[in-house]
Amino acid sequence: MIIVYPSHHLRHRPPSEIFNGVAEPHAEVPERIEHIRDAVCAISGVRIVLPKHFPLSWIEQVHNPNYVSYLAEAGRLAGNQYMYPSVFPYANHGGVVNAIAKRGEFTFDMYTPVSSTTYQVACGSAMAALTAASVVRRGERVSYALCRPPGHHAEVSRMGGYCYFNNAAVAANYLSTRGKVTVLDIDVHHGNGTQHIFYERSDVQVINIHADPKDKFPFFSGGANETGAGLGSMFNTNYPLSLGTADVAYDRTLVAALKRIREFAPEYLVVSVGYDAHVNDPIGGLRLSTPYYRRMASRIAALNLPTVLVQEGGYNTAKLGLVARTFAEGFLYRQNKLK
Ligand code: OKP
Ligand code: ZN
Repeated sequence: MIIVYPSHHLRHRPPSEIFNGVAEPHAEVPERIEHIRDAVCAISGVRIVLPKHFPLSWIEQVHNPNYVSYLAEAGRLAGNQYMYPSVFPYANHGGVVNAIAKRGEFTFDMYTPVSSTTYQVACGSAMAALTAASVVRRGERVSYALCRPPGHHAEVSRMGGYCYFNNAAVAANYLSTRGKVTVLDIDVHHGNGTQHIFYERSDVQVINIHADPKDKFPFFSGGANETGAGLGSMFNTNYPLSLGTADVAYDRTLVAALKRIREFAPEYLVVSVGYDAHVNDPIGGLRLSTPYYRRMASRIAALNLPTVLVQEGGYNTAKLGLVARTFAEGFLYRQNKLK
């Protein structure tokens, strides 16, 4: 397994997220990825590499170029501060110039601030996903991009949910030039961004298993009735789960999701891997055990597809290393048996 580590992530340290009007410590901390990296690098046979550089067009194929250049520009305006939005777009007015208006133009929450390093670290995270995708395109069976910041909430023209560029979508779109791709999202939060980006495409299937958005972020999408539109009709599937769902019920859902993937018969699989459905996660609300992450990985590996693992969430910093190692080992163990 090739691990891709975007070292620039260390420069991304937002101090707070504004929750219900109050600044709270930011949950998406650098130590998350440091712990995951240490734990997965202890697995025998893995190799760690830094991201390679890819043309910006790979990002601009899934994100609006105006959004990409806003992020690049906003950094210059931010200086040493992290900027937060105050007003969100409520009408289709393309030409806002006011600085406060600009801060709200391309975002949907107050959890995802922008600073002078954001563009660079977000590019590094997307490049890690592209690097992981490129090694799989060249014939590796599995790679793991330790993306930070995460990506699955980022839509075509909007950041949110700690996400700036949608790393998994960038990787999936890159692989889609070689054949059909499935994105399977097992982060506890609905991957609204990935759904949005591929909603009208039939060459990229998107499957999401998550805590029911009636109770959890991102609230406004993730229902089972969202199945795609236009050409993409029936190529999007959501499996919302009740709060408290544990291993057995989750596993039944995963089996159903994997059946759908087999029916689609993709060339490549991209997995948005979040560890926040774990029972000890401080914000997730589901109750998966550590051993279940081995079983989950084993079932996904049994698809026997060239696979890019892309890191999303998981907020119990002290537990993340063990859960990540369990997942990665489960994947590798099953894959070796298939050889
Ligand atoms: C990002 B990813 C807690 C509210 C935080 C935001 C969750 C973003 C999750 N004060 N809600 O999907 O792991
Ligand atoms: Zn999450």
